[in-house]
Amino acid sequence: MIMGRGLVNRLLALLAALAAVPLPSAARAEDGYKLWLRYAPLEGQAKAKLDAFKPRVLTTSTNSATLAVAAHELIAGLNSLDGDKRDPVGSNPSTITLDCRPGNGSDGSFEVKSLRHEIRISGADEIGCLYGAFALLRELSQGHDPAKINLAEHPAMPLRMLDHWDNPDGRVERGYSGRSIFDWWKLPEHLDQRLIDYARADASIGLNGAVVNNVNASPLFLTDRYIPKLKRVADAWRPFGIRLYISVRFSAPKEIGGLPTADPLDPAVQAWWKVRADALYAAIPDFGGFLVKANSEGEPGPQDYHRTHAEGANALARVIGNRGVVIWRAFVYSAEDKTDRAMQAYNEFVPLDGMFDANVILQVKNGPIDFQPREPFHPLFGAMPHTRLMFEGQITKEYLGQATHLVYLAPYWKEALGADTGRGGTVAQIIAPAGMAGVANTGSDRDWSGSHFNQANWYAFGRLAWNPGLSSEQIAREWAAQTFSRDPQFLDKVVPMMIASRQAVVDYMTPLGLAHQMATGHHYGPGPWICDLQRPEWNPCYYAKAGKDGIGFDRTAGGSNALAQYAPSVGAQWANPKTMDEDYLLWFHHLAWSYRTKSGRSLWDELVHRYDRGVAAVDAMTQTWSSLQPYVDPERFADTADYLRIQAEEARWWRDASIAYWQSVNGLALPGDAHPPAHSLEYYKSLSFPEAPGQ
Ligand code: GCW
Repeated sequence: MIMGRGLVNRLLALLAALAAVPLPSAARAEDGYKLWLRYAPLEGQAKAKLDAFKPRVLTTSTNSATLAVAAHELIAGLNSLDGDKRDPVGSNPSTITLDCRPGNGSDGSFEVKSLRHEIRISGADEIGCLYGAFALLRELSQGHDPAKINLAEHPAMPLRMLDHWDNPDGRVERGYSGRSIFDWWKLPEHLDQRLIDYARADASIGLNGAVVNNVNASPLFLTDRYIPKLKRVADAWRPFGIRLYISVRFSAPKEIGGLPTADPLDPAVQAWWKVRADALYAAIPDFGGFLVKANSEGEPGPQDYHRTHAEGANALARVIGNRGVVIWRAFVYSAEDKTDRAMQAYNEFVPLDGMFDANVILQVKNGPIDFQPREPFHPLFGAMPHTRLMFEGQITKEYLGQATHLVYLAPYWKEALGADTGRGGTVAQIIAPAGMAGVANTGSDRDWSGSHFNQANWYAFGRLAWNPGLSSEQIAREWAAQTFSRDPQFLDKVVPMMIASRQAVVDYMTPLGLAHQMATGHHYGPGPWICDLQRPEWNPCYYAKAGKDGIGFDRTAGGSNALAQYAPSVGAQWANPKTMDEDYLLWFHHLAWSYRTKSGRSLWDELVHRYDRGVAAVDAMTQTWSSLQPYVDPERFADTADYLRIQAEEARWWRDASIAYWQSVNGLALPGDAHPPAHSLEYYKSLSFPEAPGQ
């Protein structure tokens, strides 16, 4: 190989930079650790095409840690895809060029173009080249022809984040994949390799920020002791384009600052926050900012001092200034407020529109209650035109079967993102100036996410934050091809199985617009009978309102009138039970058991039909999976088969327990062909799970 001196120098500089950068861990067995970044060897035509191209030289126009990461990824990825250990560099004159400048000014946009003997990856900044490198490897991993790559992409929104509900002691609230990936005890001296591999995985799908601690926040993260810990993580993540954020506890000025108050308008309180922010920025110049859960579920907040959310958020935003953002959560509902829980966030926040500082972002859950298997989109989207709103989704499946149930969430998020708010665009358009945050499902389990298929939800969240226009099918297909097998026979079966999994969980848990029927506390199994907890909205019975007369929550003008919080054009689509999409029926209407649904069945018969449909869908998933054994390695095949067995049993548990309870309320016989529940209602009520994870 003949190379010019300039090129040799550049390569040497690149290798030097490479040595200084922490790199992902080496290949391991198929235990899921490698996520979608396996780069399994290509075969047949795809391998021949890669061989024909296989680049001899990788050049880069500059020397930076990020480009070193990109170059390493390309070299390792290409060698792995090539699978030919004897000849790690090819014999062709082709090059891959990384053409990017260092700098933070840009957004990660990139182009990847196949030219004669060259694939050129370019971007306005170095992160563009990193994203371009991952995009190229994604294409090649799917077996696409290297000679035909032609990509030009830019992110749909600036903030693409994961929120970790991880506590300093390593426990993860609503975490179902082991302990936290953050070991604050050993930091800053020891940084676990997993934190590098995590940043790499995030970067591969375009995520660019992470909040490292629970929104039910410990004040510890604001202490001096934590600054070197946070700095070590932020430094490690920087080459991957991941900015670090922390959740802050609003009362911290009292708890660790020794002040008598945390009133956001008190000058001493403001000065305290300023010192904390400055200390963080001195250590971490690109620190992202604060995430705040205030006056929600017992957390402290500005209302403790008769100040508004805007006054609280702005006090923090001013100490951050133009260095970062304050992300303020809209997830509020209060013990005193007796209105429909689904309406409380809108009632509290809409009057504050226009009062938040420019660097405040309001983070709104996809739906108005709480990450239920199905909710209509949150009415705040579109209702605050003078406030930047961000989308919060939950990747960890708190209410959707947690670790074991196979539920692919892209169709779920797309349902909300694609909804027309009737007030200036779809939800995806409304959030475009801000971004999306997903409550992470990462943990220290070998497979990171509690199950192999849960990895698809991490992947899909990143891909949708990058481009909400991608279809659920495309995301599933590219994920499954990279994670398991690129064989079209495998993909043609696994993708529809993943797509169907979302409606399945809705059907066996909370069909026809029901919500929050999970037992209080662990939120895992059914508890529709629970009605004795102090706060009404902590009881499943609050949401179903089942009685002899019927079932469902009346949110029409005759009931809570939550419908009026939507734009009239949108409200109208759900106002009439006869014409609306019945997937949302009982979210908005309280109807007699004998009500005639669109199928011609009575509401009761339709409900039972949908539970049965959910159970059958899980059985079909089980069958599909067993037919896919030839395409999947034994370890991951068996893990998934075990979990599907659990899901099949628990779908029946959900169906039977729910039906047994509804029958105790309505006294109705089951439709002719339906099986009676396997056990008595008393049996289902007697089950308890004190050891359930994540609480
Ligand atoms: O989904 C609910 C969870 C709480 C969580 C809360 C929130 C972090 O049950 O565990 O607290 O929402 O989003 O703040």
